[in-house]
Amino acid sequence: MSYETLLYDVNGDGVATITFNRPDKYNAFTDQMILETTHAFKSASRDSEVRAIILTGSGKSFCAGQDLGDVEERENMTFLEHVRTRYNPMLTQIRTIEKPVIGVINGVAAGAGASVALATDLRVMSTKASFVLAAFANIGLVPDNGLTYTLPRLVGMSKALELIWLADRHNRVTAEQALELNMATAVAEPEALMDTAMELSTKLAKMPTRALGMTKRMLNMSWDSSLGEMLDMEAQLQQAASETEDAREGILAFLEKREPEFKGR
Ligand code: T3D
Repeated sequence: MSYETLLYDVNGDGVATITFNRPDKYNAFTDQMILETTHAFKSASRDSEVRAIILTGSGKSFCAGQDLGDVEERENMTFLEHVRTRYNPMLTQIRTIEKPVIGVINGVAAGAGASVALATDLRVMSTKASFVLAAFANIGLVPDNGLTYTLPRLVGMSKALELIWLADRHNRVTAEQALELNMATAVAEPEALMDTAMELSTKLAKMPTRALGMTKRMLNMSWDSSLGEMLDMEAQLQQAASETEDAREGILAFLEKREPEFKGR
């Protein structure tokens, strides 16, 4: 797959790596980068060879949010239209793709870049990386790309407000704080970052992909559902999972006292 603002690669273990690639602009989002990211996630979703996805940035930054130079040139589009037609489909694609998405936070993640990082399923963060959640308030805007949904669920309401109001470029959320606050799954030195993330992603790619995907769907639903609704959904998806090749292999492997070989089917 070839893009102008992204790198896209799938390795032999079924791990796709999507890399924001505008390093001179700290990987800030242009419309083209938003559309290409949406496309890359759709391709990864359709490709049965892909069983886990890494999202990262090239150079010093993960992503600095909206490219502020681009905003001036958007004469014919309101912010409402822009967020609805550009950002929201990308964010929905990342949150609903039924494969594990691992954010590899290599450097600063600001504004919409922080929102997208926090929309990934698990995050491995460089000791040199940080979140700038007050990037929106710094320029008089409000958080978008699902930050008002994900952040309070990760850190609690009051902490979310504190971070969105006060964690600015001089007062960033460090990797150590992110780990404590449940915003990062693991932290690694920059030299070990990709190896740590690839080890985690390869482990996930070897697991029963369809069961992992259905689990993600249920956990997404659980935030807005009753216990009764979730019990019913669990019953239905347990039936669907039981009909996969991987479930048959998993049960057989247990009975034969060997490691299962899941194929993602
Ligand atoms: O519909 C809509 O569009 C609404 C959607 C809004 C979503 C949003 O994301 S709003 C928030 C937008 N993002 C920001 O406001 C962040 C602005 N950037 C910063 O605060 C800082 O640059 C960082 C905290 C990210 C990094 O600080 P620092 O000191 O490490 O680096 P720097 O020197 O400020 O930036 C390095 C370069 O990247 C610099 O370019 P230069 O001078 O070397 O040529 C800087 O201009 C560029 N850059 C960083 N962020 C952006 C950017 N260029 C364009 N847009 C950016 N967002």
